Amino acid sequence: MSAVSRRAVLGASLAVATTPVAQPAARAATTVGDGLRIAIIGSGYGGAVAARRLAEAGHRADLIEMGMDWRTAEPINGKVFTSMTQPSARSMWFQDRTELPFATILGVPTSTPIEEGAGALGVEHFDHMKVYVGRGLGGGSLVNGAMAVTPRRSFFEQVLPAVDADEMYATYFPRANAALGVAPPTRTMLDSSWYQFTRVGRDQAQAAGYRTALVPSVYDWNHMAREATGNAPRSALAQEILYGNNHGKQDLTKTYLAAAFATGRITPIVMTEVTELTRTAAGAYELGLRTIDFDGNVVSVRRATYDRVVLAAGSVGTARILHRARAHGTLHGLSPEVGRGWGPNGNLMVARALGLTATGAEQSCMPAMGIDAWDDGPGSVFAEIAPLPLGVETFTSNYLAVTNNPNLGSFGWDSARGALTLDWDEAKAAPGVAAARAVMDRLNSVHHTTYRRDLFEDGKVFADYFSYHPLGGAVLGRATDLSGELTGAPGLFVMDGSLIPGKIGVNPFVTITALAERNMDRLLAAKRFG
Ligand code: FAE
Repeated sequence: MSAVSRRAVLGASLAVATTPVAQPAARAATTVGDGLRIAIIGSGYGGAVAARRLAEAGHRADLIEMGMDWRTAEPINGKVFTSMTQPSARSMWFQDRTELPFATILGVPTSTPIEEGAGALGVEHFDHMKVYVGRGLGGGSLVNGAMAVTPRRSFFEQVLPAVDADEMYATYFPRANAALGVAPPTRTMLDSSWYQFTRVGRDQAQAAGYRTALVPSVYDWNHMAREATGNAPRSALAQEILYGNNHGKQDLTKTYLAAAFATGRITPIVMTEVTELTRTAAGAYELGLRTIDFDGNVVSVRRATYDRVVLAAGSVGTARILHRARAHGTLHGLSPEVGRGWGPNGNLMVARALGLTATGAEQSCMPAMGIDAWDDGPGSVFAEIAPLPLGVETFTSNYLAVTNNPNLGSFGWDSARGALTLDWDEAKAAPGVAAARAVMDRLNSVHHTTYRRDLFEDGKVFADYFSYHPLGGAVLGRATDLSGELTGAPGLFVMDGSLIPGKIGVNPFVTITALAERNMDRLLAAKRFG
């Protein structure tokens, strides 16, 4: 593509990226307390909760996000985000090819060439694990499946025993669900042709003796119904999900972040990566900040100092900041627990070929139900019935399983490459695979069906090499105190999925949000932000 046509395609993305960004140190810091300067790094669930609650308590803060502010991007042919079938530079974070969870279909690779740019879906590549992440204001909420599930209490108590579960289930889960706009799927949609794949998955599971559960969502079900009848522009019904949704989804920019920005106290600093973190002699934190444009050209490199820093860069992003600082000797005294307790939430993807049982040519991209084979034991599986939205009948039941894998990995730092490492491999994934296999074998045996072997890398039946749900690395009460303040680093807080040790039994964003709500309440009450 020529430079001119590329510019035309990217349109206002370039205009956005070249607009001068707010300079963090240049303005008065706070409106309450003792004038502390506060930075929040990352604008996903943890960062959005921190921003909103700090602002509502009267504090000012800079919200530093390495990805785009897609709210201000110019639509191209009426669309800001791209569908899975028409990817562009806006789809993936600096990759020259798309990289979908379905690596092949009928053995044919799905990856297609794209221009590199600051797109919405990122992949963090480790030796035996690919972690999918959202990039941009709103973090994972931009690209995720919107499934908003509260974990079963007994499992939550196992995973985070030091957290008061009464308080979580009486106050913080309800608060998170309300603020995120969570709602159960409607009968209208469940009964429609768009959810035939769900009804088939449910019926087959129940016939094999499994319970099923409705999966609530932050996708607006009434909007989806209007999409179906042609009364609203299509998004979930038009193969939009992994690269962002143009309509219908209540991502964080429409919920927590909208509330935070409405106060006028939160300054978003986008396209800006925190590259270094140094604890100063005075006990403040100096951040290295690198701002890029949509094409990746460096617009500025600078430093800014804050009295309080909230790390909310996601499990991998927060680990990278902490490990680099520790390796470079700019942050001393952290607990050896930093980097430990990582897991992929036992994520596995698997698909069954159903013979002549049709699952529907048209499928909504938003899942609505799961197989609940969970008893808190090692064989527990929660398998969301996922779409395979190819626009043709595939006779396939597809699942993203969450398992109770006991294994944990840890992050490390490779000084030679200057890169974050993760010790995760096939052997660590194996207990989760065994649990999911038991459920899927039973389904196949009852229904005389088979596994699809043509969808994942290396012909794998169970895709155990990628995760949508990275958790851990700075576990609450181990690397941090019980409110998320890092041991050995006063004034430095963790507020994202890093706090949860490796798994939570369901899709994690409701738990990340509720835990952040709890921690912010505690930190504000303790006047840790002044
Ligand atoms: P996250 O949302 O990842 O936000 C971190 C933010 O920090 C991102 O915006 C980064 O760009 C930014 N960042 C990282 N490093 C830096 C840096 N150095 N400087 C500045 N900014 C930085 O963190 N979960 C569910 O519960 N239900 C689902 O249906 C679901 N589906 C998913 C589907 C996909 C494809 C993906 C990728 C994830 C899905 N998840 C789902 C997981 C969920 O989105 C994820 O757990 C949360 O987004 C994690 O929230 P955090 O606050 O930890």
